[in-house]
Amino acid sequence: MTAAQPDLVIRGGTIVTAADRFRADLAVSGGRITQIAEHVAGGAEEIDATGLLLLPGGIDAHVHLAQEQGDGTVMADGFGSGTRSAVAGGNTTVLPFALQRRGQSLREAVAAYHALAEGQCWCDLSFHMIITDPTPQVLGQELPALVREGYTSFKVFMTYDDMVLNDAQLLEVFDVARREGALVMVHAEGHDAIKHMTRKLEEAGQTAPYFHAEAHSRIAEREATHRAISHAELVDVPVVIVHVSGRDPMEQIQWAKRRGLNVFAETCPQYIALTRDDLKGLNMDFEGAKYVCSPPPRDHDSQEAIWQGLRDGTFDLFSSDHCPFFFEEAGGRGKDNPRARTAFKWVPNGIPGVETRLPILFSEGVSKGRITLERFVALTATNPARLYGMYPQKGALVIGADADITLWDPQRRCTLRQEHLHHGADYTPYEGMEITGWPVRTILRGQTVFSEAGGVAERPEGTYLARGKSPRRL
Ligand code: DUC
Ligand code: ZN
Ligand code: ZN
Repeated sequence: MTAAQPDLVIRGGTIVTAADRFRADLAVSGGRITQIAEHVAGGAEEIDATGLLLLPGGIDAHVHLAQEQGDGTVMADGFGSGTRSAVAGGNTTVLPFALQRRGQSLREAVAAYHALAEGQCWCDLSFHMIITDPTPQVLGQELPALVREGYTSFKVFMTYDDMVLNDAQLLEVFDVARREGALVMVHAEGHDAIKHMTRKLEEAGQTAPYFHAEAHSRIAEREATHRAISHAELVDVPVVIVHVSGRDPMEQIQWAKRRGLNVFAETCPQYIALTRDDLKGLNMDFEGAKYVCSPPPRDHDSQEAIWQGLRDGTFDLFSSDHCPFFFEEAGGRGKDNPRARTAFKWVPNGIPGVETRLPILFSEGVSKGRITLERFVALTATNPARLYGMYPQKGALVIGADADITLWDPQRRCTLRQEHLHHGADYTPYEGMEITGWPVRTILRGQTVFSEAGGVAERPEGTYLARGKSPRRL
């Protein structure tokens, strides 16, 4: 009996996994990987990958799309432009957030984000929830039911007036997560410390974007990181400390990991490619608003600490925290709003990055010899798949897995420019950055969804994924 002809064969490339790399051909049928061998027979479609790397499609586990802002500010990306940008940057899966507004039922929030995403996505996706109103109904009924339906992770905030949970609420939410086997993502910055610093800076007339970095101090981040870890230890629940900005919170995470706690950590491109000095703009002007995110970028010492942490396992995940706003509107809804460009406290916190995440880590990390190729794959695809309950369907080039594959040219050099990107934002914080290594083709379940020659595919074919539970260890 002869085996059926594969739908697709990718020949001559180097396959990279989280553990090793090797030269092989790869065959795909029915959207799944069916063969990996030195030589496989001809496919209906053939791709020559000579000189290219075959990486598991990038999984960006921290992306904000179409997210409602309390003050009415509109995000620069919905699910359409955000996922087009994702595939152009070598990603095949994103995990955006379904945000519960205070007073809103969690189930209603999840349904609303499904309605926004339906039929709009160029890559696969799955939602984390954001819990801002842990009522008895949410904790007792909605959250347990949603976790069982495959919404197995959610984020909580330790700051922001319209999202912050107090310590009692955090503990209650952590308790439900432990009971249901869900994973909690924590935005760890101390609310009162930020408010205190903001007030003092304002009184001193220090309102330029740069002072955002002082208001959101590394001390407030360190304190909240320790508090979140202590609460998690008390309740015995695994947590992910997301968007870790530098040395101080890292020391708390290292302390927790040494004690054997189930604490995971994520960092992002802004903490290796930017520093707080970028928030100064040209001369302490409003250009600095292009770099306002929370936590803010720190200094060169923290960048060095982060590289060490990416190598030594302090960090498990490297995500974009893509949270795009229009610079044109920075600091107020619409450029005609009287609040616009008056003070850092009105600037929405977040920067775009879903398309530039992989190239920045590859270029600054792999091309410059700071991390191995295998570590790059672990941080950007395999670990997010494992931690968020999608492995081995996603995040690995193994037989039976979804054929989500990024063809990567490790030699390709380019300069990051806003005009080349596919996101909805009107700027990139990485304008002018020199990059070595670029995704030249993105394949989602066997179909090309982006190629250098053809651009982004015509139709959105992304599907929604219900996820399994997270492991307590990676
Ligand atoms: N937290 C995020 O995760 N993203 C952007 C802003 C924020 O505070
Ligand atoms: Zn956050
Ligand atoms: Zn975020």
